[in-house]
Amino acid sequence: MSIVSAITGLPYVGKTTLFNLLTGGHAATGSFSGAEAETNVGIAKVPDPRVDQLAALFNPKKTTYAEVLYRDLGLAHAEKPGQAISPGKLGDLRTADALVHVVRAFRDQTIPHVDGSVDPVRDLGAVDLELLFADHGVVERRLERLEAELRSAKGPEREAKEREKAVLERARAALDAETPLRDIGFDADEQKVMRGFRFLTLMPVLVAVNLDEDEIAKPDRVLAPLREAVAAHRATAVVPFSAKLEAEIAELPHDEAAAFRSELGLAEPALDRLVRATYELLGLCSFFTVGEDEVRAWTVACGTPAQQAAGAIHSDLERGFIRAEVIRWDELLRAGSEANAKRQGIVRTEGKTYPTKDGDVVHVLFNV
Ligand SMILES: Nc1nc2c(ncn2[C@@H]2O[C@H](COP(=O)(O)OP(=O)(O)O)[C@@H](O)[C@H]2O)c(=O)[nH]1
Ligand SMILES: [Mg+2]
Repeated sequence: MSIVSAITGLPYVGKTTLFNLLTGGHAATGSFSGAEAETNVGIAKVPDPRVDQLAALFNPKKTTYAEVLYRDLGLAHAEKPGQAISPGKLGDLRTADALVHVVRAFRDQTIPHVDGSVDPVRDLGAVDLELLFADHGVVERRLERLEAELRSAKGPEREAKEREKAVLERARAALDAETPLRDIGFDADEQKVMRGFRFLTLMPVLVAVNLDEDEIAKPDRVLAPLREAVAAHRATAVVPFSAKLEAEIAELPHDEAAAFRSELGLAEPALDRLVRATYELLGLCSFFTVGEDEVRAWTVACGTPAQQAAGAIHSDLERGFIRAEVIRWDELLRAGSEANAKRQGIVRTEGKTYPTKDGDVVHVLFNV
């Protein structure tokens, strides 16, 4: 399973700068690039010190990190809501798993703001409104069609359409009140109806706040009003970063970069935090496979039954699943080798339904 994150937000807030940092890309940035019309696509490795430590123990031929696919999907500047997202971008947004909404808090006078002043809370609201608007249009169009279809539908088909109508009317009421759909508690059946529409306001949102470098050590002045603005929303997290600072640090040799970070009081690269926050929002866990050939991280929804999780590695492993040998990554490190861990009796045998946990090292026994 590979996660798709869509980076979005107003023009010139640092989306493409962030995209390049995350993916090691070189997409054009700045006001004169004309690049906002295009979607940049790239892959970020999910930084994971656990993988690094397991790789140090096994010294494998290959080390493979989990990956997140990023799409850089800028909104256009629009006078009225409903005009900022082009139809092509709408499709690319809808098929993502999560949104990274970049808001500008840096004050650099040389980079004009499309609305004339720097106001992150206002911008957050403006983009949210745009997303609400897009979903509202989808609901309205579907309800209109349903009305027509209901005139002739009979029996179970009619019942299904009536149910769909009821769910969509609830959704419309929420959107009318400017409430994102992820804040509405839909039950399992309703969720099934909703899923097919790929509503934008149903997606988890990471608000990535692009701060001035000198505010990164004390971000509360900027973050407090943003946190307040999102407090009522589910599946929303606020993560600060400084695109300019991260770009500078990215140019430094590894040990200098680390020294510079700790001088600034930054425990870890902002980009690591961003990717981790995405995993948390989506309820994703990493498990590992280890060996002399490869140490590798795999991504599944936390709690995925072991048999299904094995399918992330290969469909044969799911089909022919017998059992899994499981040990937590840090226990394996402490034991020093798989053989030691087995001798100490700390490798567990788990069956098909074992809920996979973050940090499990898994060896699947199978037969096809
Ligand atoms: N001062 C400052 N400039 C930034 C920062 N992030 C991006 N920029 C600049 O703002 C301009 C727009 O950035 P870009 O990444 O192209 O924004 P996008 O339109 O959202 O993709 C570029 O000239 C960047 O160099 C930042 O944190 N601080
Ligand atoms: Mg851009």
